Amino acid sequence: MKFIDEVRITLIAGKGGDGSAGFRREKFIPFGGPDGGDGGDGGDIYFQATEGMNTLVNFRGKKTYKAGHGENGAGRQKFGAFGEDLVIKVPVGTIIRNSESGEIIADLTEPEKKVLIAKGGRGGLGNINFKSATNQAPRKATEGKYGDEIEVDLELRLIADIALVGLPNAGKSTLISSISAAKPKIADYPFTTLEPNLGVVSMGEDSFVVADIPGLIENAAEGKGLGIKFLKHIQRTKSLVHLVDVSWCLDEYEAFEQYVVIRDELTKYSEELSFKKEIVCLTKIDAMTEEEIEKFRVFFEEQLDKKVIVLSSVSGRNIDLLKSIMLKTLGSNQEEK
Ligand SMILES: Nc1nc2c(ncn2[C@@H]2O[C@H](COP(=O)(O)OP(=O)(O)OP(=O)(O)O)[C@@H](O)[C@H]2O)c(=O)[nH]1
Ligand SMILES: [Mg+2]
Repeated sequence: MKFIDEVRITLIAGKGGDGSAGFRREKFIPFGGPDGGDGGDGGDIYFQATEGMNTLVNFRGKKTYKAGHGENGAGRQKFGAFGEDLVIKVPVGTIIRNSESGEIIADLTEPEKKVLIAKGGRGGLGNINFKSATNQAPRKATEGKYGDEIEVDLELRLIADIALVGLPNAGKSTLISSISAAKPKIADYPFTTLEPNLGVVSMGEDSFVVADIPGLIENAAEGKGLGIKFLKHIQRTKSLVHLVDVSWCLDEYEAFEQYVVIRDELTKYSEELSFKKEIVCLTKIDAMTEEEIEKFRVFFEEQLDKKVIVLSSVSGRNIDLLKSIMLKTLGSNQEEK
């Protein structure tokens, strides 16, 4: 299944029912007055943020969404029924834009939040409304109004607390599968991951959401490779875990170059991204000797002037340490998700 994160759909809210121009006709009441009721209002269209949905794939087939029409009013002061509202469920984190103007209409970041996007038309007025001292028998009734018709673009930005970034093949998917229940595809070639994977990491009472995104490459910020499409997803994360596969590097300079490539892309894409907290991990250390590991670790720590974690998803070394550092960067009062 392809990860779909942008769709364009048309919303047509319900038309209001027409007002009635009926007259009361009963035996022995020769001049029964106007008794036409109002038309019912057309149904509204709402969007509601729902947990447990991760993509906009449900919108792939259907392009037009309609709410119910209001019923017409009728004689004997009968009011038309209101049209049925339509509530469209979307994943938490969906942004709704007016396609024409590009303006953001709603940003659904809170679970269960419901917003009105297309309003149904008002029902027309029946002739009972137009009775006056001078006009006892109005034939006037108004028509129901059309509901809003609007084309919108839905855009989903995944809401994860922490994103895993790194070059292709760095071991991001392997890591998310070892710290959460996510089961992404893992393979020994670049660009295995084509769509972000989300995983929930639980640690006792605490839990947080991690996103594994496709590998970034040089010039990703200018659109090269797959990564650019997903950089926007990580803009909302609180911190980054940067994986550097040092196992194949000839020396610490080559290893550090791998790190710099990704940092450059993040900075080029957005300053905000480059200022996010970053946990640096040297990965696949099970394939290295202890001396090599030390040499790389010391070099990175000197260059960055902070601690880095040496990690192996295969042997499990320092995986628990990484999880607790991730949790710490989010603050200890992380809510359950
Ligand atoms: N020895 C060793 N191999 C690892 C480790 N982590 C991942 N690998 C291997 O590295 C290869 C790439 O792993 P992935 O998890 O698919 O890498 P990725 O960063 O998600 O790659 P893309 O999705 O292409 O960006 C696979 O063959 C994994 O089995 C590790 O800790 N040690
Ligand atoms: Mg992957």
